[in-house]
Amino acid sequence: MSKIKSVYAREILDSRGNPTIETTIWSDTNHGAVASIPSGASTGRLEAVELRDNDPARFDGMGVLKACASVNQIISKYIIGQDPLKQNNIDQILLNLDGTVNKSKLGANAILSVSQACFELGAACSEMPTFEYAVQKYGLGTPSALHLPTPIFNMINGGKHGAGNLDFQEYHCIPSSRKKFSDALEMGSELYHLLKKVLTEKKAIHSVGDEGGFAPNLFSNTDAIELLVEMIESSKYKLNEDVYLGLDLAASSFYKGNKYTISDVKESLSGQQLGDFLIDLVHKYSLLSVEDPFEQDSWDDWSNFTGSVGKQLMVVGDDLLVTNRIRLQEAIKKGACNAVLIKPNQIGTISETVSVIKLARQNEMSIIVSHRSGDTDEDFLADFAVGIGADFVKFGAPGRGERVAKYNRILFIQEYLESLNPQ
Ligand code: 2PG
Ligand code: MG
Repeated sequence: MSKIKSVYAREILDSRGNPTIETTIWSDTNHGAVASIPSGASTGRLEAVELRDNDPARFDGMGVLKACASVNQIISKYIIGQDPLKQNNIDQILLNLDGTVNKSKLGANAILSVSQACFELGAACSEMPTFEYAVQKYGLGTPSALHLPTPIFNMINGGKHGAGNLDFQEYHCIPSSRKKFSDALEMGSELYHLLKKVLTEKKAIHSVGDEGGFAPNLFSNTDAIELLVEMIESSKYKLNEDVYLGLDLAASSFYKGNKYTISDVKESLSGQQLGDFLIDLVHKYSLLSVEDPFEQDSWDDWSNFTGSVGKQLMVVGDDLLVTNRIRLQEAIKKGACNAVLIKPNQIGTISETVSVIKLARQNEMSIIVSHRSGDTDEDFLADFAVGIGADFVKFGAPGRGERVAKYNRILFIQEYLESLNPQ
């Protein structure tokens, strides 16, 4: 049995240039693992708390020295000496030490950095790639080179990630699940470059947003969808055969006073009216997925929408569910969505994340493992997604280092699996 020998957290920068935590763990067998933690911009109200210093003298208050101190001064004492293979035990120690419902005492960023690093250390001590370790540990998937998660590429960034004039947060191109991962990635890259060309021709700004997708100056959300349609039609790929469209509205971000304000229509919309507007889009463009179509507590609107179109597409709960088992149970009871976005830092430990995935699977929901808009070059999520048998991964555009680090890792896993079973 290996034992944890040292735990050390430090402050680094994420892709937005904000501080985040990175924790390094060593075992007495001289195996090591490092985990850095991402950060959201459109966060759900019930997400576990990301501990920030709030010291205006450093990084405009965004420093994470308090979270580092949680690890270095408190958590490390209890984790040193533990077996890194006993993930549930480690996560239980972390939960007990924090003792709050939302991890506000030690910080979910501090807690997850240790939980995730322990998981990676467990894999290293078992001399396995992290994805294989997850397969063996949880029995949730049997990956093969031909059955890896399908990438959801975020091509246009609006909302809190964009230039300010598009209300919907993300406009996705989703390759057909029949495609091999490497072919899907090739398609994503080709479409991404074609989109830049189309935007340049239209003299719409083609700078990129937080997740690497373009952040153009268009008039309406429907214009952005039309642009993707036009771009795909000018490519060698067929819309709704080779590639599909999807959206993440992150609707809580344009919800005020019980109404949704979007640039496509003059009057602000009620939940029912936004639902009707979206149902038209679903039919017109045969959308494959719609994430966070309503704000996070409008259960009835969610249930009505899923009741109407849930057989045709994925209705994805992100801010609605915040990777939280209690919220997921509620959503299942109410028929509020049929797909779950999995972000480990919304809940704060690997074991709790896996328990949400198991519940979703038992209820035949689709599983999408997702990055955050502020991320690092960490590729853990790629292994995790493959290892728990995710249907999809949402890692942003096929551009920018912190996004492609994760896509490239799945590419590596595909090649590794192929090498084990040469044709
Ligand atoms: C989302 C995420 C990731 P953020 O809403 O799905 O794309 O954004 O990390 O800002 O919450
Ligand atoms: Mg989202």
